Amino acid sequence: MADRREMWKALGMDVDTHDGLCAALPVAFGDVYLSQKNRPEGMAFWDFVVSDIHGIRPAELLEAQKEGRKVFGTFCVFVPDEVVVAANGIVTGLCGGSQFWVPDGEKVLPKSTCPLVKASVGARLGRTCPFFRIADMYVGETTCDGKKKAYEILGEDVPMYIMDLPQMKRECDILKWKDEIAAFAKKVEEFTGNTITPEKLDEAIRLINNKRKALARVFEARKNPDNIPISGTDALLVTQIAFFDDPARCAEMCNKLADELEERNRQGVSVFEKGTKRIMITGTPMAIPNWKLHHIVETSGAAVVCEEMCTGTRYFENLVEEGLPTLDEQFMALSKRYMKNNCACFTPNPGRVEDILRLAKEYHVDGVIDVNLKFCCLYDTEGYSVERALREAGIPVLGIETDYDDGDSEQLRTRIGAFVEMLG
Ligand code: BJ8
Repeated sequence: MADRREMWKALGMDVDTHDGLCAALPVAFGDVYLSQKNRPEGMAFWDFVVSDIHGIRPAELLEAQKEGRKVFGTFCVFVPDEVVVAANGIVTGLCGGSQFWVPDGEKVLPKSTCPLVKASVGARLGRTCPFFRIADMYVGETTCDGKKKAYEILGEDVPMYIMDLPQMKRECDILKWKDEIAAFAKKVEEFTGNTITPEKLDEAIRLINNKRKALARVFEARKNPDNIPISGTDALLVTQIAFFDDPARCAEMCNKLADELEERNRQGVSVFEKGTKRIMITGTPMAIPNWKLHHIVETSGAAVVCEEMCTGTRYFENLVEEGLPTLDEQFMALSKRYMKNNCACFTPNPGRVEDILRLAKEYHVDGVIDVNLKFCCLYDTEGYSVERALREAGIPVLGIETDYDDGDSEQLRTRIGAFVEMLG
């Protein structure tokens, strides 16, 4: 750990406070992950990544910076990684998923801000996360009010670029997002000093598509109605790390894991007993290390088989068209793909309800838990139509609201336990 401390100090981190996180994370990981039985062997890679989560990847990013590459930190699946990669830049996710960072966020934000935003701001201002120190530029987006205002505060401390995401999905909005992507590409070119050519962008599109396809294979294996080859808790970790990892390595490791899961399905090797109830979780994203809900569900007699969220299907569904000859056509293809994401920030947003009903069928779910991060008005409000549609389709649903604090864990366990029992 000694060499990591030097690296963190050089990044200007508050190393003593950060030690608190370093001490707590292995305990939480041990309780949630290493206590699971019969995990796929391929998960050893992700266990290894988490065992040095603030060391391995940050060290790689610093090496890349020495070679002159720029690192872009993002907070939303709408920011097109392809554009950054085409300019030889690197993308890293920056969403905070730990209560550890929330108090520092609350020093500058209202308490009534969602924990994801508070933790993200706290991680930067408290200087307790290397990824937030390393990113040369942050890229925000106009999705929810909490993020928009938080970006103004972050922008006082770090170079910040904001993409203006349309809030509707008309033809003109798709064109507008295409223009936003083109403007972002210009900014990325300026910032990196590298030109984005159609060849480079096509290469980047294929790279990110490959990562999506590999993640999709892992999820495909979870659709088997007779076998559950991986826990939802493990699958969530795979998606969470995908936001930080090198995209080619992510695809390679996910493909290896998918091979193993497919074999497990053939052999009937399941993580859970036959007849375990299959749950889909929908709603707000779960940034690492937010494993709270999956852990509660999977230690309450049920299994999570799908996540309809940005740390789930919304991250990898839909591919960008490949092989287009001009930047203009490529920006349009990117816009079309990204605008298929049904985040609750859009109005109206019927596509999300359609996705949820489709996924419930594809993953053979017995029930749905619609989760909302406290103070996320968008997903909270949309929960009304989501839950109504599920009830009308005869799919049991439980709506819950929570945050990163463990204070409500027992109450959640009671409610989720009763829900699972009700599923019979
Ligand atoms: S595309 S879900 S990643 S915006 S939970 S910060 S919405 S108050 S994270 Fe999101 Fe992009 Fe949409 Fe996905 Fe605001 Fe809600 Fe907090 Fe949220």
